[in-house]
Amino acid sequence: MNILLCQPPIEDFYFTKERTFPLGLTYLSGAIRNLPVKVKIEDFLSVKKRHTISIPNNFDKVKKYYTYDRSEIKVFNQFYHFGESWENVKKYFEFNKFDIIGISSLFYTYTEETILLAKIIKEVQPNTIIIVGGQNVTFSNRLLFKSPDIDFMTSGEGENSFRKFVSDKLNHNFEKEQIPNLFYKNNNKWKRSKIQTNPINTKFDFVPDNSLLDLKNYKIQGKNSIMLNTTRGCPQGCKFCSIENVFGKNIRNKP
Ligand code: B12
Repeated sequence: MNILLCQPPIEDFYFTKERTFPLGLTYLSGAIRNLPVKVKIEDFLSVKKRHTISIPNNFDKVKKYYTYDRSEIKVFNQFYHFGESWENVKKYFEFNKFDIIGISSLFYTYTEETILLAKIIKEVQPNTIIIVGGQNVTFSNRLLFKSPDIDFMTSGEGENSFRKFVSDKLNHNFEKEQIPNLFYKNNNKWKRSKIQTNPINTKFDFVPDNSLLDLKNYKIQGKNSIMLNTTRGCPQGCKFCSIENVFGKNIRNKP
């Protein structure tokens, strides 16, 4: 079984290019490392590419404030596509076929990019299973659930649910209802598996697999860099923050 894990490009006025290490995907590949599958990580975001695109219509009301100015301290005025271009992404999937493709969606801000990536994949490899996971997958995200190209989604911490998803597919005993935190379609209606796990009951001893990454793409101030995850969860409960939903309100330390 051929599995790809990928991080989509993003489109915005600005981007912090030095912290895009796909840590979540390295944890997912670590979670299935000892299964008899071939895994690859394709990071379409961390390639040092960007090009200017027109400001999307949903900014029409605020566009008048984003006027061009030459001063050092200026508001945004250019809108960019950061990462690999959609043409190259399409070419990539024309030549590289997979059985399962996992897409990371961490940001509500970049939901459209996740949806477009799924669309491009299905156009060139319609039989490939697409599963989306990440902090942006919540039942309230109507945009994601409108996508005809996404087959499955998982909410919350992904290691255990993704491993069970892959191993049950491998062993031909795949039952949607048995996969924790899974969203699946039934007669084109989205359903949620009855097994909902609470991260606070999950020991945080997962081990990431960084061997699939091209480390030259992850430099900070020119030096090789890596991201480490030392704890998960937060008790603060800030209104704007997704952490509690995904990693729980208790802090779990890595051993
Ligand atoms: C690093 C980081 C960034 C990096 C980019 C990271 C990247 N890879 O693209 C940078 C600095 C660029 C960034 C920017 C922003 N960020 Co930020 N960022 C983070 C941060 C601190 C760490 C992400 C991470 O590595 N987590 C640890 C790994 C282990 O977890 P994970 O990636 O979520 O993966 C797990 C699950 O989500 C799931 N999973 C993930 N992907 C997949 C895929 C599949 C197939 C499956 C099954 C499961 C799965 O399983 C994984 C393992 O358990 C998180 C907070 C956090 N602690 O997570 C905020 C966070 C993701 N950022 C957030 C936001 C809002 C932003 C901004 C949009 C803020 C803004 N408005 O400007 C900006 C973007 C601005 C810009 N243009 O730069 C929010 C997103 C909330 C939301 N629901 O939309 C977060 C959650 C912070 C928060 N407090 O809420 N960010």
